[in-house]
Amino acid sequence: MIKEKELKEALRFVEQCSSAVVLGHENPDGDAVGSSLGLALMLEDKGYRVTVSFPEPLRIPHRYLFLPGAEKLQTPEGISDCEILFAVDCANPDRLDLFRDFIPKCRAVINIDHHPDNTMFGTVNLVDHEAAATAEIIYAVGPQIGLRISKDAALCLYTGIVTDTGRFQFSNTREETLRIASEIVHMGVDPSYVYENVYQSDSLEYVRLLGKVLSEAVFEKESGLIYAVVTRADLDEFGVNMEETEDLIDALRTLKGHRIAAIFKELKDGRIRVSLRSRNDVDIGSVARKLGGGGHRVAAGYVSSKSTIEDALLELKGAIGVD
Ligand SMILES: [Mn+2]
Repeated sequence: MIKEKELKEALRFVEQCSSAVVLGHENPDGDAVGSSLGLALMLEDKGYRVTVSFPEPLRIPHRYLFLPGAEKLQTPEGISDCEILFAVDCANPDRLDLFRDFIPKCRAVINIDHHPDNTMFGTVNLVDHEAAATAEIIYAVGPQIGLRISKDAALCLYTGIVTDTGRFQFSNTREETLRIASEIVHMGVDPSYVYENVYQSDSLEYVRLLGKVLSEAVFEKESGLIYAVVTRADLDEFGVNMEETEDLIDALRTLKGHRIAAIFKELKDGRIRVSLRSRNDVDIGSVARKLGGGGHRVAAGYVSSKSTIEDALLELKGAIGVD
């Protein structure tokens, strides 16, 4: 629940200022992109000068580039000042990378997020752990902090909600989520338009890579862990960018009887990023936090401290208590 006092504070800052930077987290997902663009459009409608940015390297998954305002996305370079910094879908300032140094220069940091481990780093914290997506919070609080929601902004927010709820199927989907989605559809946003752009936009190269990765997935029946690996060599062989593999983990989750799904991805710098998903009875967020990452109860991730996939797998098994 967001406190009345926080909403009043946010409203006061929004009314007093006229320029803002809207910032999402590194490796942006649909909620980070949709929330940032939606909020940016709402601020522009109010006459704000707005910059939307993400920490370097700025790699927005292709499937989100259809969103209104996507052409506004820019790298942090050249952004030197603003009155309000809106941090969107970021649990802590570390996820803002370079922008940490920027924070003291702003009049206010408005922290809008739904991660359970949010550190409340804002001047104002509009944080609601119950919300399925940050986009859901922006939709709900927008009018209360003096911002109007246009159809274009609603389309961005809808995309954030659809992607963070796995198309309204994950356990974070609540009555409020569907109510908001239905209001957005009432405003004229077409769910199938979002579906086509977000979920029917894979390249043939990716579809083939998916086939390879799935054919080599390992399922350990005892523990219910299913895992797969995406190496640099795979990406090179198939001609795929890592950003395109964001939803690959969902393909593992269709397996009957699994409890935890994990994907090990070899990053450009050689480190290994691990994405985790779980059934509701396993708190995978706390596993990720133990290993230096973060996330939600059923969707989380971290960058492994190990340098090989084998060691990273052992590290993960140790943390979830499986051998
Ligand atoms: Mn989110």
